[in-house]
Amino acid sequence: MSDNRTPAEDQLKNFKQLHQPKPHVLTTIEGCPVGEKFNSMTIGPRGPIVLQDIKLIEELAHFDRERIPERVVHAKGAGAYGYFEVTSPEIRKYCKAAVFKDVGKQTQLFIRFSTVGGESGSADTARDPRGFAVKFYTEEGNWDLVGNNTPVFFLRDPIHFPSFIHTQKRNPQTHLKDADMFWDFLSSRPEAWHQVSFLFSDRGTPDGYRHMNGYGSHTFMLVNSDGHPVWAKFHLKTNQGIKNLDAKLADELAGKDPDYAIRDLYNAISSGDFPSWSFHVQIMTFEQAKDFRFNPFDLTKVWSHKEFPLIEVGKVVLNKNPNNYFAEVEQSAFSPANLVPGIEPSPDKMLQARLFSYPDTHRHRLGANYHMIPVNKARCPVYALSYRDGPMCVDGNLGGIPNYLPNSFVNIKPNPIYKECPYSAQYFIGDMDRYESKDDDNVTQVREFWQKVLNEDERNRLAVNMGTNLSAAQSFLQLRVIDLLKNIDQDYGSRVEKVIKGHNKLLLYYLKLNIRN
Ligand code: HDE
Repeated sequence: MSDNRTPAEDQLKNFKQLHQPKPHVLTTIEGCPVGEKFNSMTIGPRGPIVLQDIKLIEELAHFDRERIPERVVHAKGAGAYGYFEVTSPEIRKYCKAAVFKDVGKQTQLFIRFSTVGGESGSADTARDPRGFAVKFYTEEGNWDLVGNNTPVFFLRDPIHFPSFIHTQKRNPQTHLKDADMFWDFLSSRPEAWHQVSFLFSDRGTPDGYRHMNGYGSHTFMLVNSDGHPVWAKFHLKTNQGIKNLDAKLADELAGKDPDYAIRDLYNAISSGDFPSWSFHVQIMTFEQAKDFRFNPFDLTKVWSHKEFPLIEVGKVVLNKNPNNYFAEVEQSAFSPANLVPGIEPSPDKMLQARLFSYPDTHRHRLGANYHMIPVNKARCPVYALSYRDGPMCVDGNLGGIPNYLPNSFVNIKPNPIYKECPYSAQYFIGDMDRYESKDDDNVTQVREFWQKVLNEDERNRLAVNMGTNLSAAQSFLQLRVIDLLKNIDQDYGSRVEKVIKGHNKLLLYYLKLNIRN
């Protein structure tokens, strides 16, 4: 590294020093040697280009196809490789997954962090949740924990997700972010306010990706080697300490260094300052869940750490930057449906919908054989006999192995020890219907967050952040939000109201000034 230059700035220099390939003739994409490629082929020096300039045509045709669809959410991100290490045997009581087998056991992994709402060129410091997606390359196949930096989410019914995302993105006519859309939706869904309160607190603008926690967020089912199931939530606690950007600095950085978080992660790993997280679970037994005071599968709620203490499992370390952003980060494909024996879904409606949505979007974004892309490829033998052919089939396609089951020509068959754990339908007995959950308890945990989790300064900043943003929406929406907040805590609503009033006065003042001028 040269003086005052970071590893990211010195990437080209370092590449030259460390990896210079042997001298070689430039080739076409088919490997044929190229004699000249700095001038197009024309009739005379000023003449038109001939169709036989296949080098030019190949160059442009491939360039025209360089972009794949960006992720519809979580489009901007950074990724890195590392490992997971088991540090405590406790988890074996609850989960038989091989990844947790012995203390000291390491499993390779890849993590992609992201912002949610912005496009792939948007600012890393935007007020937004952060994605925290982990792919464990276990000996029993890939396990993906596709979480966020918050333990809860805005919704509990997936049917609202596309509308919710539309309102956080761009207005269909103006193609601008739209405060009316944003606040209209959120003020119509009371279950969103736990996460909205997180979002406008300091935690809405984390200082890069290293200084934040990760959460599996949903409830999952863990099964031990006796076939006994429990419910569980996953937590990744940053060992770098939580650090957030204050709202002003986050705004400034959005202009000055929109790639702040990508740069920070790359430079830390390149300099050998490997970020790490400790990995924990919370466990709830089926008995506890049965009569629990709220739905334990409701993604808008946390489980109290006092009642369900964090149990140490292991640690996650990131120690290697990708060699190529597009190949490894852009083409990485995570899915909550990638589960391994011992880890199964819970009835959480949001999780159930995600099991479908992620592989579906990958087939659209990357193609039916997305699992063959090296970053996504399982690092254990794969014998998925009936999954064959399809576009971009590049891994030998299982050669001559029969492509149907059952068959009498190969000894590859399911093994009942890996069967999913059956459990009673007691959790969802009832008539088939569309159930509105708006009237569940949407208040208690938000009130606790405001009153007990935040200190006085943090409450003030939350009110200022929210009030300032809400000032851009129409007044009927402001009133709706203030009512909603006062129902959570009178003080919460009043403080946001005060900020809006102050803002409106300021606006009136500037309007008058403008009129006079
Ligand atoms: Fe996602 N989400 N999501 N999400 N999500 C995607 O998948 C979706 C939700 C999360 O770095 C998409 O590959 C639905 C919760 C992360 O590649 C898409 C619902 C949580 C990432 C999708 C949710 C997340 C995504 C877009 C409601 C935290 C980035 C591109 C039922 C627990 C992963 C893609 C990466 C990405 C759908 C809600 C986290 C469209 C339908 C809750 C970290 O499939």
